Amino acid sequence: MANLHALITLVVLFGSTFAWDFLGYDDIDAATLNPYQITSVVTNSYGVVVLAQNATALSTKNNEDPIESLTVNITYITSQTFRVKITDTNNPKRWQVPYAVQNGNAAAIIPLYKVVVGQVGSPLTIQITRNSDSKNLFYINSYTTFMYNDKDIFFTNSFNYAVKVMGLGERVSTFVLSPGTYTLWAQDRGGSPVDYGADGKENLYSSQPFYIAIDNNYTAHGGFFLNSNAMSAIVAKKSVGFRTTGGIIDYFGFLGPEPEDVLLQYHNVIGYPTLVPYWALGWHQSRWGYQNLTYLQGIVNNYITNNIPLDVIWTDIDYMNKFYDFTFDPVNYPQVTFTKWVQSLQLLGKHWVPIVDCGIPNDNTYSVYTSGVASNVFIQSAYVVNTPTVGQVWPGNSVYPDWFNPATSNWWLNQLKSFQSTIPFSGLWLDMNEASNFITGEVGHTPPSIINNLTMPYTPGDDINTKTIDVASTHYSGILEYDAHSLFGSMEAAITNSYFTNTLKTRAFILTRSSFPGSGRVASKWTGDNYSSWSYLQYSITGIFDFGLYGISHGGADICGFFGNTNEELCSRWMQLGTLYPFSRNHNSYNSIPQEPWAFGETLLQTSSLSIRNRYSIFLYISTGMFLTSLNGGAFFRPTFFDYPSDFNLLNNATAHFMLGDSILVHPCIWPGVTGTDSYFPYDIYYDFFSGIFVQTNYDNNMYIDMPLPGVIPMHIRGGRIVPTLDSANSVQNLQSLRSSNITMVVALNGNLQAFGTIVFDDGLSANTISSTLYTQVQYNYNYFNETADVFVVNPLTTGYTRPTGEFPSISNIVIYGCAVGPQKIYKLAGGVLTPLNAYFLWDPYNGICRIYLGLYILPPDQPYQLIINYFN
Ligand code: MIG
Repeated sequence: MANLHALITLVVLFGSTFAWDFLGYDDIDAATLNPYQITSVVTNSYGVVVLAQNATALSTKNNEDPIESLTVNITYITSQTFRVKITDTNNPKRWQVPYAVQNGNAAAIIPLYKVVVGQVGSPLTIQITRNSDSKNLFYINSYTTFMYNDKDIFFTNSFNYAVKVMGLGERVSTFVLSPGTYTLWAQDRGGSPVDYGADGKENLYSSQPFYIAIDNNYTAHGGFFLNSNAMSAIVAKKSVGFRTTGGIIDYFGFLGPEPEDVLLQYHNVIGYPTLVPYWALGWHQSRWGYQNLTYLQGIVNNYITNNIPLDVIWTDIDYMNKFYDFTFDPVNYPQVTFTKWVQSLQLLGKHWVPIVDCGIPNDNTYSVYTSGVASNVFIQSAYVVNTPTVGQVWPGNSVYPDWFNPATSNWWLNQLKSFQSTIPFSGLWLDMNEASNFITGEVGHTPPSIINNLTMPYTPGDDINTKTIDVASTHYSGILEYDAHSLFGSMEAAITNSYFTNTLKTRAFILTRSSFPGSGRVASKWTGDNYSSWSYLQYSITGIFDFGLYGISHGGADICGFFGNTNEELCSRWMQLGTLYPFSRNHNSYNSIPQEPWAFGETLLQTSSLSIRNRYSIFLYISTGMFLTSLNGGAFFRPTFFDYPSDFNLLNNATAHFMLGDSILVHPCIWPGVTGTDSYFPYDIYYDFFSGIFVQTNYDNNMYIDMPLPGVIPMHIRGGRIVPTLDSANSVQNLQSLRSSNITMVVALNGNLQAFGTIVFDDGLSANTISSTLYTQVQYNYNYFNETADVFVVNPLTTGYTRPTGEFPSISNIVIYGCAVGPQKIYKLAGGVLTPLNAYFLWDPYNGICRIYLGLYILPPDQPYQLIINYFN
C-alpha cells in the first residue's frame, strides 16, 4: 500500500511538474493569477490599445489596493522593437520614469512580430511573437503571474521555451544568471557580495532592468522594463518576471535574433554610449589613501622614472578638507601648490581627475551648503517641513542635491565653475551617488514602514531604506525618493556631463558608480568596490560585459583589486587584463598595501610596462572601436559568444576569453599558479597577434597557450581583419605624444586571402564630433588584384576631420599574416598614377608572414590610394 501510494504521489508530482514545465509556467503562484478581463480592444496603425478591468472581488485583496482599470498600449517602436505600456486608467499621474524614448514612425513600420490580444470579456492576454519562428517575446495570460496593485506590480513574461538569461544588474554574478530572484535597487551595500539569485540581498549601485535571453536555437531576444522602483527580477527556466514596488509596467521587447542585434535595438531606445576624450582611454592611476601631495607627486614621478606611460592621476577623498566637496586639506593638499602641480602635469600631457561626493555637509559656514539652501536645491525631509533630509556620509551630517529641481543644475554648475577656476580638473569621479548613506534613513528619524498611507506589501531584497536616503523624502514637485531613488546617479551624471559639453564645450569624462538605463549617454562606469582576489579578477570580466549590454561601453574595474591586499602574481595578471578594459584604472582601498607597477618586483614592473604599452600599441583600434559604439551602439569589450552566437561552449566559460571589437580575441590568465593552459577558440581563422603564427586547435577546438610572467596577455587576431598598431607605443609617456606615431597595419588574411579594417580619426576632444560629423572614417581593404598581385586599399568614407601635420603621419609597415608567397615589389596607385616604392620585404615562409617596410615614404592613413603588392617578379 505504502509503496503504491508513493508511486501515485510521484506520478502526480511528475505529471504536474511536467505539465507546468511544458507550458512554461515554471514560476506559477496561484495567488498572483491574472485577475483582469478585457473590456475593449482597439487596433490602429500604431499598435493596439486594450482596456481591462479587475474582475475579482476587491475586498479579498488584503488591503493591497489593486488597480481597478488598466490601459494597455502596445506600440510598434520599430520593426524589431515593441513597447507594452500598462497604466492605471483612472490615475494617469502614477509615477513614471521621466524618460524620452523614441516612439518610432509607426506609419512606416512593418513589424517583424505579431501582436495577439484576448477578446472583450475574456481574461487579459497579450501574446507577441516573432514572425520568423513564432516564439513568444511577450506573453501574459490568465495562467501567468500578473497583478497590478498600487505598490506591488508583478508580471511574468512566459516564453514557454528554455532560455539563458543575462543582464539585470547591478550585481557581482556569473554572466549567465542562474534561475533565482535578483534585486534591482541602487545600493552601496559594501562588501560587494556575489549574487547567486538566492536571497535577493546582493543588489549593488545601479538599477539596470534589461536582459538578453538566448534560447536553444541560438536565437536571442531582449527585454527592458522601464521602471525605477525597487524591484525583483525573477529568472526562471522559461520566463523572466518582474515584481516592482511602484510605477507602471512599461516593457520594451527586442527581437534580436542575435545578441548583437538585441544590443543595437536596445541602445537605439536608451541612447548610445558617450564619446569620451582620448586621454580618458589612456592609463589611469588612483588610490584611496594617497595621504598627501608629496606622496601623490611621488607616484607620478615614479611613473616617469620607471618609464611607464601615465595619462591620468586621480585623487580620492584624501584631498578634501574634512571631506567637504570642492575644498582642500590645508596641510596635506595645500591648494596653491596643488594647482600649480596639476597645471604642470597638463604641460606634460597628463590629466587630473578628482572625486566629488554627492553628500553636502549641512554646515552653515560652508558656502556650497548655504547657497544650496538659498536656492532650495536639496531633497526634502518627510518629517520637518521645508527642511532638507539629513543623512550621514564622509563629512558627517549631510544633505543631498535634488536633481529634479531645475534650480539644482545652476547651483551645481556654479560649484563646478568655481572649482575649475581654482584647479584645472579634466574629468570628474562621482562616487557614493546611489545615493549612499552611512545610516538607515534620516538622522533622528526611524524610516516609516508606511509610505503615502500604504504599508509596503512587498519588499525586494531587504529594507529599501538600508544605507539610503530615507525613501519617504521628497523631491521637486512632490516626487518621492521611494520612486526616484535609483535615478540619483544617472541624473547627477547627466547634469555634471553638461558642465563639460555645454559650459566648457569639450567632451566629458564622468566616472559614475550608480547608473540607470541611459547613463551611458553621459558617463563611464566602474564596478565599484571589488577585492584583490582571483575570483573578483574573473568577475570583473562579467561586470564589464554587463555594462556593455547596458549601453555603457566605457567600463572598467579596480585593477589589482580594491579591498584587501593584492600580491605580485595577481596584480600582474590584473595589469595584463585590466589594460584591455575600456576604462583602465589601477585603484586601491585605504588600508591595502600599495599596488602601483613598482610596488612589488621585476615581474609586476615589467608586466605593467608591457601591458600599458600593449594598450597604447592598439590604441587606434580601441579608440575606433569605442567611437563606433558611440556612433551605432553596441559593446567593444564583449563576450566571444556575441561574435559567434551559435557556439554555447563560448558562453559556458564566458570569462575565459573575450573579444575587443570584432577583430581581437583575448585569453586572459585568470588563475593563480598558471603559466599556460589549453584555451578554447571559436571555429574560425585566428593568428597570434604578436607573432602572426596561425592557430591550429586540436579536435575539441582547444590550443595550448603560453602565459608567462612577466609578459603580455595572449591576444589573437581574427582572419579577415586589419588592425592598426602604433610604432611609438614603446617609447611615449602618454597618449598625447602617441599621436605623432606612424601606423603599422596588421593584415590577417581569411580563407579567401582578404581582410578589412577601419580607423576613425578625430581631435579626441570636441563635444560635437558626431553631431557635426567632425571625424574621418577610413576603410582599409586587402584584396586580390590580379594573378600576380594583391592590393591594399585606403578608402576614406567620411572626411570631416583634417589631421594636423605630424599626427599619425604615415603607414610605415604592412604586416601580412597568412601570407603564402613573399612580396617582390610594391607600387602606389593614386589618381591613375602608378609609382614604384622602394620598400624592404621580409618573408617567413614557414609561418606565412610577410613584412613590408615602407618607412622611406609618407603614406597618409586617410588619403585615397592603393598599394599594389606584387608577389612575382
Ligand atoms: O565609502 O572615496 O567605491 O572607490 O575609494 C567609501 C573612498 C567611499 C567608495 C568607492 C571607492 C573610493 C571610496 N569610496
